[in-house]
Amino acid sequence: MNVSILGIPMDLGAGRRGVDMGASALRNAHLSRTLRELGHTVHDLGDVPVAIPETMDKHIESGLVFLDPIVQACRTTAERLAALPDDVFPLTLGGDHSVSMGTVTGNALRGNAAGTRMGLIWVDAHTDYNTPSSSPSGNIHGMPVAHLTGRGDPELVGLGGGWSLRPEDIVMIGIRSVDRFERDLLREAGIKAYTMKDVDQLGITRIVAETQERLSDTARLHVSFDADALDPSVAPGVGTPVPGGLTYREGHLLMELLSDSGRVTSMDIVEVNPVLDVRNQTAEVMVSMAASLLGQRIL
Ligand code: EXY
Ligand code: MN
Ligand code: MN
Ligand code: MN
Repeated sequence: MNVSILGIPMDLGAGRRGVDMGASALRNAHLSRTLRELGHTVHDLGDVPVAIPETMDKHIESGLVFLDPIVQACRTTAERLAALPDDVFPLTLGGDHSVSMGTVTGNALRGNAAGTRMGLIWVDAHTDYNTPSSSPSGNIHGMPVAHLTGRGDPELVGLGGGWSLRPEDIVMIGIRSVDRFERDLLREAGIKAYTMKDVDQLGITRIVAETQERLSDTARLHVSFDADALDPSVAPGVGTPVPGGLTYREGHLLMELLSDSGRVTSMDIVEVNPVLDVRNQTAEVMVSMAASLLGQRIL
């Protein structure tokens, strides 16, 4: 496969600094080399330009922290991805999870299938379904999925130029932290979310089978993998850790089974925070997750 790596070194959407260095930490953990060793052709396209928080006032516009520079970075990201040819597998590196408003939009509008239904598999401890009015923090990384489905700030919703994701084309896995009003919005939208209780009860194998069935009407799948979906003992370098997450093997099995489906055409790795990490462990684990999604097997 032709894999194109694109970094979005942004922490403007997060409550703490440091995830802007995530893309760099993932490269440092031998991402390109690992994927080349699997037989892929890898091109690193470098980084999308992102404003540096210290150069700006921490402006809050209608409940949203750093709205303008986030819109700009997401727009550039979406344009870069939409311009890539069909046979490329874009692997985008955050950055905080607000980058996914750019990555999901860009991938949905890319190539021959542009604008057709794309399934989104959201691997995260959080549902990231707050709107500007439901958000307890104003941090945009808690809001990308709501905006991708057309609710929230008009500029962020408008990134797709009229395109938006259908709630029934989204499946979330690993969930264990949802805010009060966010829960109501999620239910109202009818988004399928597998909590950690579901992971415990059903197991990853059944969850993936159900997910495939549910997303069978979509033309392709995008995986957005937030490092905090993994248990903090596996991935300590994240800004919003929540206990009781996916084990190392659950994360890998999820990637292996999605890879077996042959339907995944793009991936994000987000929320890796090297400032809070232990000897780059989290970046290394996330590189191994990408390798599993891109075909690495034990035997
Ligand atoms: N739900 C909380 C908020 O909206 O502020 C926390 C969101 C954390 C988002 C993380 C990275 O996935
Ligand atoms: Mn910040
Ligand atoms: Mn997230
Ligand atoms: Mn999260």
